[in-house]
Amino acid sequence: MLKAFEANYDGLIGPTHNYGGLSEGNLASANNAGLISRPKEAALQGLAKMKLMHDSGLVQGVLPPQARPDLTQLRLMGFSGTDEEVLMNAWRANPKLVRNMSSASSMWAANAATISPSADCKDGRLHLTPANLSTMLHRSIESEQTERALRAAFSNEKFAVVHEALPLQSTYADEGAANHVRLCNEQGEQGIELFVYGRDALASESTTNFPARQTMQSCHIIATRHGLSGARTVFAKQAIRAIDAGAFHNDVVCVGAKRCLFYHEYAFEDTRATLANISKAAEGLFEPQFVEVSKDDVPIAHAIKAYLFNSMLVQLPGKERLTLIAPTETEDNEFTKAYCDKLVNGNGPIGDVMYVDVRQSMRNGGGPACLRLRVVLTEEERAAANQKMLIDGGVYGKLCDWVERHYRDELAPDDLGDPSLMRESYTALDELTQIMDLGGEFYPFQK
Ligand code: SUG
Repeated sequence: MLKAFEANYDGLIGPTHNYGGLSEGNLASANNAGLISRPKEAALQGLAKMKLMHDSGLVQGVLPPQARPDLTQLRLMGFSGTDEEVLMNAWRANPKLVRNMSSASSMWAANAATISPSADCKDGRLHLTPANLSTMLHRSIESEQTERALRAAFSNEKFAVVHEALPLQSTYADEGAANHVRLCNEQGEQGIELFVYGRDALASESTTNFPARQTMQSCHIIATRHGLSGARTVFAKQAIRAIDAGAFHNDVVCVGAKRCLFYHEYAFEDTRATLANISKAAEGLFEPQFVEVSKDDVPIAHAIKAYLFNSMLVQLPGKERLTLIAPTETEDNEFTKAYCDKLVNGNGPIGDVMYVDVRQSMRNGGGPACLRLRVVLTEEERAAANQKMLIDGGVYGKLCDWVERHYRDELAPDDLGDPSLMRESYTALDELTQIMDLGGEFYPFQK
């Protein structure tokens, strides 16, 4: 067994961060639509979380923001002329469309891809499938740039396989690692992978009121492509009542790390079968630790509002038990705070809770766990990865300085129609390609 560790790649929050109210079924996005956003503060909050993880002894990576507004899409829709003319004409014709094409939503890196570590894959390489995010218009335009970013991070094919996203059709709706959990004894050992889906696209079944964004079909295809062992893979259906309560991804009601699965009693359609399948898949590898939170301790509405489960669950060096990196909203809520105190005072697998301020992202329904994509790497794989996409002292300082120089303090909803915001954003991203060593012509506007 090769020694491996879990790196977190966070999405760097882009200059057009705003509250567009674009995600049906995501209560925070709907409730905060039209608020004035603070892009500079948002990006610095994200970077501060990355720095905290790095300083706590974890390997921390960063994924670049995408080019927004997406002029390639607007041109496809028939708007023409100079970049400025395309934006202004589109804004005059259909501001809602421009809002969709301007979202900074790629910041939620948990939705960037599904990743299986080399220890789980038949060919012994790291496998990455960018998510097509086909359910929401503003997110369905992410996968191409995501694929490019993953290729920039993991370019050595000896170690990593970056697949194409699944076809952009609702049968294959896929939202990436937000619906995927890996459990293991040690990161470098064979683990088990849990895929959670909201619907079976080929069956007639009772449907949710809010969109179910992940299909069983896409889970199966990804497990097959990655070359996972059938015996070590579990597929589980997310509870309809969780989706309808606002858990648009499984990671709003469940998080797992190492041997521990931490989840709300309402997370799965059939909890008993899910747990039994996980235990069976882990047979001979490790004994899973299930930490179930009851509705009496934390009512589902509070779990979703305070984002208790959208925490990162990490093994910090020197700590015996796992640490939950929770949003400050969890500390502000009496149910979730009481539950976290209980965890710390108990003797279960989760022994510490740290609260981080990512409020700008949280107002769009993105907690600490949404902002990061987990990538288990061996030392060799890490050495082969793009070093400028890892947060060490140097890169962190450069990124903070870059944000300070280029980002606006505030963005009102109608600022998205402003061509100077587009120019500022592109200028910033153009410079970023050098800081992060992303190669020439990384963004479409650089071609
Ligand atoms: O897809 N919000 C994102 C939040 C994603 C959270 N990710 C995870 N749970 N892993 C979404 O709904 C809102 C954008 C807006 O309304 O402007 C948004 O896209």
